[in-house]
Amino acid sequence: MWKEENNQLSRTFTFKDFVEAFGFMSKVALLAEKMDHHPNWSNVYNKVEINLTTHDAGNTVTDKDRELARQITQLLGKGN
Ligand code: H2B
Repeated sequence: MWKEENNQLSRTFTFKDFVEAFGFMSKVALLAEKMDHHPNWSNVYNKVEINLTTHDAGNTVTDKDRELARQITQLLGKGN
């Protein structure tokens, strides 16, 4: 589940291994570029932590973050 806290929408995704995690990141990168809205994120082996905020709006959560979160979730076919 995405959690809204500290002006960010956050979620950590866990995969089987690094290749799966990085494959996911590649898809998110293309999505982000298409939307011109980019995640703050980090990866450690099979985990990807994503924090969505809109820096153009002073680092607050906007509809752009909500929409990117929705599309990331959809990418995985996971519940929101
Ligand atoms: N991504 C995020 N997360 N927040 C922004 O405010 C933002 C962005 N602004 N991607 C976009 C790019 C802006 O910097 C460019 C110039 O459109």
